[in-house]
Amino acid sequence: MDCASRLTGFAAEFETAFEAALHEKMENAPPRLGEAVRHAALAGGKRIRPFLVHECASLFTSAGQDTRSAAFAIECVHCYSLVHDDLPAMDDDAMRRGKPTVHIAFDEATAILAGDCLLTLAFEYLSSCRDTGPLSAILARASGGAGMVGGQLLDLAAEGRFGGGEAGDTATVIRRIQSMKTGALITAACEMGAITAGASDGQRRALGEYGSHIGLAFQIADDLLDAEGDAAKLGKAVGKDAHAGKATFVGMLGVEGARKRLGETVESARGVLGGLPGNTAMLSDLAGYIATRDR
Ligand code: GRG
Repeated sequence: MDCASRLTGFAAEFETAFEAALHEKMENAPPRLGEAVRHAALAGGKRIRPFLVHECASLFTSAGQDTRSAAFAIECVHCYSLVHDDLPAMDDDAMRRGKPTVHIAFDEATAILAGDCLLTLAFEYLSSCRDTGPLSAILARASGGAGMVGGQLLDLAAEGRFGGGEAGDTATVIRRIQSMKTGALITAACEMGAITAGASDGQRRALGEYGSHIGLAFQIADDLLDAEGDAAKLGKAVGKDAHAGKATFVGMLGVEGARKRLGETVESARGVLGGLPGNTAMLSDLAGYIATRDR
């Protein structure tokens, strides 16, 4: 089965399980908050991060409850980040995953709280895992000030909104923003999958390295889609990066240069897989899929 079909099948199964898992945790929350969380988390996402958790774990063993919990956790953090990223104070977007963003469908305060709720839920899912300590530490580091949240601040600073941006040449700044804002969570997904399947430290590190390459590929592809993609397929606005003066790979390298770098990055990701056990063909295909995706 090719990667796109496997991801589609995984996403459908994940949707059902995630819906039930969210229902259980939100049962005693105010209904409006539950609805906003469902709006943010269900329907429309590609589910690449939970798929990575699942596929990395599958190299070693068949997925168990800890792998499922880690997959829920990483998608919760990702969905929270999208809700907050779309807020007027950040990217101010009205459409996400083909639907109105949470602050449009509800209101800003509810969107902020739904994001907060998803972030805390992530750690609740991890709390019942056997390796709760390492899993929580990896996810917290990847999501926090030295990871996604820090990367988001640097990204906004690079638009010239406020001070506190990175010093250095453009290439270094763009690479650092990418590795924090997008790469850290993708790397964490791979490492968390490895941990839930009992992989050795060396195997976890190798999958983390694979994750950091595909995280870079993911961002370059995202920049290309913003420059050239189809808003209807993507379910969100395009052309916003150049308009906002964002620091992007396309802005730095041009479309052709970004495509070349994307191809090299996919090859680097594939290069790491040789040292791993099990059938790595799906991870190799996934690197290619991430680079050529149209949504
Ligand atoms: C607000 C703390 C905070 C962080 C925001 C998510 C994010 C960090 C910024 C979004 C801007 C952006 C387009 C980043 C590029 C990478 C990215 C996260 C794209 C969206 O992920 P997909 O394509 O989305 O996996 P789906 O909807 O498929 O889950």
